[in-house]
Amino acid sequence: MSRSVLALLDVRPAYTAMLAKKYDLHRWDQTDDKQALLDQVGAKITALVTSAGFGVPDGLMDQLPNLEVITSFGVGYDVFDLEACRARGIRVSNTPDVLTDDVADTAIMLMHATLRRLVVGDDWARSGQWAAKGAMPLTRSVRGKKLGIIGLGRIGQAIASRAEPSGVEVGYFGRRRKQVEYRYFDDLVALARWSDILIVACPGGDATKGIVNADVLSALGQDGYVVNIARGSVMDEPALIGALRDNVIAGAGLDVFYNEPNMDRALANFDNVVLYPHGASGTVETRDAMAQLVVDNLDAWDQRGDLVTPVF
Ligand code: 8YV
Repeated sequence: MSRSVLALLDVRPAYTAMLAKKYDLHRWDQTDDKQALLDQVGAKITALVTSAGFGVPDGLMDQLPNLEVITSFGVGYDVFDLEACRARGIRVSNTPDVLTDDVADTAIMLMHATLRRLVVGDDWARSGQWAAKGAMPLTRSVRGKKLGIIGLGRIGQAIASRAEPSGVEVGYFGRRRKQVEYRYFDDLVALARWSDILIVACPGGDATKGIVNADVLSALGQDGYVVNIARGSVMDEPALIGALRDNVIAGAGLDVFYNEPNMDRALANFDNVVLYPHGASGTVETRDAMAQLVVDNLDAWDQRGDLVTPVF
């Protein structure tokens, strides 16, 4: 008898098809009467497939008494109740490393797009303002700036190594000093004061909730830019909106939002903000690699009671 797996979403069609071939796969996302599905198969489900964005709906785990493992599509795990998982002996896996390059590239893309006002420039050309009014207003150079990275983990380090050739000096804030030559700050306000550009690259969760607050933004200052590719929860979003409105900072590049996909519409009113709809890992190549890792984790659990990339 093959293992019964509940998929809350389609990781990628070809990979979900692979799962359906190997396992007794049940598709929560394709079932209208979800309660009837759970009544029918809940007790035999031992593995759950979900994502870092979707998580696990409230009360669902209670209806899966024999759940052994959650294999998540995504690197972040702030969305899971890890304590509840640990208490029940449920293991969790994620998809680190395979998305690092694309997420770091997105941070760099947003940094350049924000300072060089890519969206304004695109509109300038597209709408005919170029012909009507002449050149667009001057922008700001990345070269020569001080870049502060919040969280020098795998993604933070990939951002730093990409940023250096653009001629920036790198500093960072994190829980611990790392064995790197970048300047370390043990205080976030001090990093923001030093930085011209602040890139948020730390994990979400309680420890980092709202740490990019009004004090940090005013320390960044009126010529400063903030880029967030981490989690919307790390940003005190009302403080960010206030800082943009009152010209406390110069601009922002945002891939993540406090409330996704229903982002605060106030952010769409600023032309010094570049928006991206939580798409940093959203390339065919990376999403395929993430989906493969979900399959690999599930197979490892099924065959050896082990995980390839465990959270724990
Ligand atoms: C994905 C992410 O967009 O990996 C993460 O933690 O936030 C993103 O890569 C997400 O997992 C897809 O839902």
